[in-house]
Amino acid sequence: MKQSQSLIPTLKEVPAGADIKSHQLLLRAGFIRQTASGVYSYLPLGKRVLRKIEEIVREEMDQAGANEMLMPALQPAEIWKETGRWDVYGPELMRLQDRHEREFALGPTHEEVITSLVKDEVKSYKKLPLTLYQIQTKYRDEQRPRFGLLRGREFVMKDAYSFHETYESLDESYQLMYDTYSKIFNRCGLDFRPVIADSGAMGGKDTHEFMALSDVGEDTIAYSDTSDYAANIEMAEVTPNYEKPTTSLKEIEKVETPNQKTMQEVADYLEHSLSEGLKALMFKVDEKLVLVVTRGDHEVNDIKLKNLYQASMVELATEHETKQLLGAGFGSLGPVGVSDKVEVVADHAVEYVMNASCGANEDGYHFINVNPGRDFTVAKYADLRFIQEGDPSPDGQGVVKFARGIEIGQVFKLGDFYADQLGALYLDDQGKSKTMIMGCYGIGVSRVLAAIVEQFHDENGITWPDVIAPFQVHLLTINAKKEEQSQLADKLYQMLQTSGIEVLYDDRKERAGVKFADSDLIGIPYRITVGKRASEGYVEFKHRSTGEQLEVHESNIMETINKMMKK
Ligand code: 9G3
Repeated sequence: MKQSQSLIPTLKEVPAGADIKSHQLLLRAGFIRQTASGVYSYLPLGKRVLRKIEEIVREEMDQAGANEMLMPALQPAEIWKETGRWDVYGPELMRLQDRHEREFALGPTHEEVITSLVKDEVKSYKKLPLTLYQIQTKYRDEQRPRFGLLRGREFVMKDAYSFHETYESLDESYQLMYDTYSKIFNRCGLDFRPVIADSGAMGGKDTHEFMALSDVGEDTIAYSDTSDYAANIEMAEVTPNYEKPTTSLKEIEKVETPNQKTMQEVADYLEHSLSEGLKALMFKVDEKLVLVVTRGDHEVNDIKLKNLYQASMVELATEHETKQLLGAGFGSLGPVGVSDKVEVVADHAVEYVMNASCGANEDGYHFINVNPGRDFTVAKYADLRFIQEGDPSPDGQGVVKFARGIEIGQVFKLGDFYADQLGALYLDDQGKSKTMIMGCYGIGVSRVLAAIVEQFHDENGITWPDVIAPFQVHLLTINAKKEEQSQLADKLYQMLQTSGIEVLYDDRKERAGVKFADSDLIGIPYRITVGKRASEGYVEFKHRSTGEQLEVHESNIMETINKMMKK
């Protein structure tokens, strides 16, 4: 491609509102442009990269025996009403009406569509297992689109769905997809970790997320410093290996703690450490009010609370609800004397605290020397806290450290929910009608593009991995007005293309400095500069990511390229 005939609008300045490197660089290097909040156009360079990522996904999915298809973005509301999800999702589900006022959703995902299709087309066990996938645009009306392609309202996803007779068969596909994802992300050059995750609204039991490590990632990963254990922090279990202190029980006492609001303030005022205080928070678990008690230095993990009650909704009670029920505001809550009004559950660590302080359920007062069992009853002890750095790794090997990650893929064991709701039945080998079992598997293709930029850039711009770059070679002249330079460059352009090399030719009548700056920004792996020594047939060859540079005679160009690309 000749840049004088293309559209690569590079920017000198960082555009306002672009807060992370991938968003800034994709805009400045002319790969994407925002069309609306969270909605982007892929300019020629962006589209070329997107296609290369899709090609890697396609190759590996086909290799795994999945069948590519394409489903519509326009989804009839009826099937979403059949699964009940039409009312489960709020404004995030983009809805519209057609000219006959029939309701549609713009597809955020395709469980309903694919299960309805398979229900109509697959009736026999002989057709199972079956895996279908698509690479297609998804729509989710995010409340706060941000970070460019990382959290858009329209994005490209590869979504796959597998259909099975048995859970064993599902387990096989799940493992196959898990391994396929590892191949895909390795080929993309990404530094990623599969992590144990929470299946959230999707139900089902197992699910893993694939996280590209990045400081701008929205998710926190808890991983072992010695084994390959890694989990989304929401899911990482805490091993309760606490010791019961040996001190004797002291008499409980009510003390004044005027204007001490936070746990730290109370601990300082009462002259003890955070871990010798008890924190009590009131949650609404579905419609039930629950008082959750943790050690003062721990945080309640609301996902674990939700899973403990198998609830569909968990949220903090309001200060008003809390005052009404327990007579005090957030800073003075405690478990003493409340079990007749509200269910009290506690994290395992609470069982091993002695002579602790806690709110007296009276503003400005706390109890000291509080002991579980003697002074308050706990309906249930459970793992209810977020794991912390330094905690023992749940697999018993090493200790936990934190990293931030960008979720680029997720694999789910769905079970029979969708097949059951939509009536996807098949006749088994005994002629008996059975409900299909499903798995689903997603890759955020446009998110992968941004994650790669987050992991591959330097102070001058993007440094694309060879297999993903929009082109392999960036060819430019120092001074296009010099005949000998333009002639040699034109000749090399033809020769490289004839040899099957993807070349971006900067043939613009721009100053060399502008061309070099744009070339560093765009980040094509190999650069050939035709300059002063053109008349002798010598050009400069440079590797973008390593900065390695050498003078090469035009007769050795192909050999040099082949050698460099093999590395
Ligand atoms: C919705 C809206 C947003 C959603 C969903 C439904 C996420 C929804 C979960 C999944 C699960 C898997 C197949 C590919 C891999 C992920 N956000 N999810 O179901 F209506 Cl508005 O999409 N689907």
